[in-house]
Amino acid sequence: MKLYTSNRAPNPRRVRWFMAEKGIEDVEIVDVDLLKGEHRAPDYIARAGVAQAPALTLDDGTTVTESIAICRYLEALHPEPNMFGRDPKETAVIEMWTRRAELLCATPLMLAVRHGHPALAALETQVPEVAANNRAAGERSLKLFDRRLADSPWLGADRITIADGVLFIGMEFARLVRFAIPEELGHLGRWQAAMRERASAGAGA
Ligand SMILES: N[C@@H](CCC(=O)N[C@@H](CS)C(=O)NCC(=O)O)C(=O)O
Repeated sequence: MKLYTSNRAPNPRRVRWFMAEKGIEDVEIVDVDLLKGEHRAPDYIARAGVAQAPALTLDDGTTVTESIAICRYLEALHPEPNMFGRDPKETAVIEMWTRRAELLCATPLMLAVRHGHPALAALETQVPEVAANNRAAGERSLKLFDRRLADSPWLGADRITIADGVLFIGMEFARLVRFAIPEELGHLGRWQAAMRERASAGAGA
């Protein structure tokens, strides 16, 4: 298997984070330089179907894109430690928090960086209002996660799951535009410190 990935880019970093949490090492890492446009090369698009990273190419030639789909595939191959849920209720709750993390926080913060950081001008026609609106949307969602983390050590379950990775990496990427969790959101701050202490925090960064 080959994982086409790009250091620092948040969606590829999700997969690298997930692999680090699971101790998966039997995947060849192929670096794709997004800022040089390597993901737009015809052979890359022919393989992946989209000009995006990450992409996982299996030994039979099938290519899977979408970071969460890749993580689900890897979970099926390496079930422990479980990151997507062990029974119907747990799976649904983890999925709920994963989607909330992605849709309410990580995606808006990624758009804030994409439209707001000069380095990303290579990939995007930047619109300052898009950066500002998305940053505000991402920041508005933080109280929801802080309330959840007041009652639960981790976002999706009583152990670390994919939901934590999605929220954490979205926020880490937004440090490029000086995003920081407000001090009054102490539960979120405690959780972020715990996430940063893990060996997985540096994977793909
Ligand atoms: N929904 C996809 C998003 C993939 C994506 O947008 N990847 C970015 C890097 S974080 C990319 O390849 N961007 C290239 C471009 O916009 O030209 C996933 O979760 O994998």
